[in-house]
Amino acid sequence: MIDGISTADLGVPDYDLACRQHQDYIAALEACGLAVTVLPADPEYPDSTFVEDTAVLLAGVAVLSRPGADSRRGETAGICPTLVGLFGTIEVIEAPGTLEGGDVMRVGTHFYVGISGRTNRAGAEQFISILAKHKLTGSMIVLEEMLHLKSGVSYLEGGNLLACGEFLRRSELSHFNVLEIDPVEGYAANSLWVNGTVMVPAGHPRSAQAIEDRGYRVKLLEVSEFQKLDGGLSCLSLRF
Ligand code: CIR
Repeated sequence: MIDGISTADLGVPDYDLACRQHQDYIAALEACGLAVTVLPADPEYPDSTFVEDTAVLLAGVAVLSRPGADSRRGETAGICPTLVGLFGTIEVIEAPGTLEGGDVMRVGTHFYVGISGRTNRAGAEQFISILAKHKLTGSMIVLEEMLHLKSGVSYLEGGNLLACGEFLRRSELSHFNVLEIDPVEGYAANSLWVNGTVMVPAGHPRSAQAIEDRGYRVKLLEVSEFQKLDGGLSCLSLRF
């Protein structure tokens, strides 16, 4: 982990603390009613704990991504056997396309795909073609600032969308009930809805209160060591 990609300027992660935070994250998912498959650590890939970026899981089919970060490209080979075991056949994003799961936000049967430093148009077009085969739709949102689409927006179901920064002004998202995240709490824009509970990173009290005021149960989680590597709550798992 200490060699993971970071722009956060928050210092080097404490590995043991990260492991404890990861345990709490798993326990929180389980408390929300999910069964959790924990994959072994892959020491060759310091960012591989951000497993969300390696695939997008649809009902009945897994799409193996092709990470835009060179140091992460090999992570997909590690997760592929697990996905084949769970889903049978899988679809694959191919060169020159790149796509990271952090750039994909699901809203019902529609998927928003961020065009970012990690996900290019070729990757997004391949992904949207795969969606069409499964009677699902997709559209692109071009990012100007953030790492991934879900670094700045999270869909909380019920038409409610957390958003901050560049995503507050986007016409593509204007039909949602937008809960504006204060820029000083921008990291909380990556919160995670699971079965009616919203998991929110600890230390963002205004965001947590705003989410609670919308009628959600809120579960606060300490994820400081993952924030040091620019990763949020959604990045740490693949849900299906
Ligand atoms: C990276 O830069 O790729 C990792 N350090 C963080 C990835 C976070 N993943 C995500 O937002 N889905």
